[in-house]
Amino acid sequence: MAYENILVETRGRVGLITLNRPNALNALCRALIAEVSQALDAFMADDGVGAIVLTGSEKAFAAGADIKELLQMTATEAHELTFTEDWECISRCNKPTIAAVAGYALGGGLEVAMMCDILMVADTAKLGLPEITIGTIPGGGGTQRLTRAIGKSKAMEMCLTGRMMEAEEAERAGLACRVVPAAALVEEAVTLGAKIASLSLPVTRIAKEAVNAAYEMSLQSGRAFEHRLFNLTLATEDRAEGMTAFVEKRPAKWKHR
Ligand code: DAK
Repeated sequence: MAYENILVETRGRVGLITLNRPNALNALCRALIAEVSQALDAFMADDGVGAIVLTGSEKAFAAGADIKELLQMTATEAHELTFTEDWECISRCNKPTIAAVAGYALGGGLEVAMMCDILMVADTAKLGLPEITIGTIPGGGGTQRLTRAIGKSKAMEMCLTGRMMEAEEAERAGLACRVVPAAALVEEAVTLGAKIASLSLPVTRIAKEAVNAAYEMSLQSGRAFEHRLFNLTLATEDRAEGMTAFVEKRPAKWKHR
């Protein structure tokens, strides 16, 4: 598949998507989002891929949706199902995803990063939802995901002023899992992806589903859902292999079944 706005490669069992619109700080035009959606579909269909890393450049993960495109967009076009659906491609992904963020992750850029399961930041990262400064509000889930990640007061401050958060603060606030030196960001993210992908794919999928349910359900419903997912792991061949390998004091040989 030939892409114009992204670079796609695999490193072992890790799929790597690099946003690549350097002249526009990786602004997320519709064509770019559609390409990310296609690349994710291909990785989801590929049994050789167990985790996916999404990254940008040193200067910007992504500086938001493309404002020049948004300027021309009518309410009807924005309401089109395909527009919303393409933007949801990352949260729809059924394999573990890691956003590796250096430089700016603003507006839709931060929203895309927050759709990933894990957000790792370089020490150069600047994260924010500056839509208010251009006369609009986040439209890709930013007000909801940021508030759940860092709480109402900080999220409200950022949405109402457009203030950017630096890497250390993002880690302290629980938005990012870890801060790493910018030069090591992609390597660290791929190493983390490789660790995840070295485990049983169906079980990492189930674990992802269980954690994500915490965003959608009450504690009691979430507990019940987790219990059923736990029971589901008991039906996998990999669960039998993992526990047998432990008892036999040898490494597990996952079949991803
Ligand atoms: N869109 C288009 N072009 C952008 C851009 C953007 N978001 N951000 C930067 N660029 C372009 C600049 O126009 C410039 O291009 P030229 O003028 O050279 O052609 C080039 O990238 C370099 O940018 P700067 O010259 O501005 O670079 P600086 O280092 O001076 O400043 C900056 C970097 C990141 C602080 C600045 O570029 C900036 O403030 N950018 C805009 C940030 C922003 O406001 N982002 C939020 C956009 S609104 C939805 C889903 C999502 C969304 C909405 C709905 N649905 C599913 C319904 C999301 C909305 C948004 O993200």
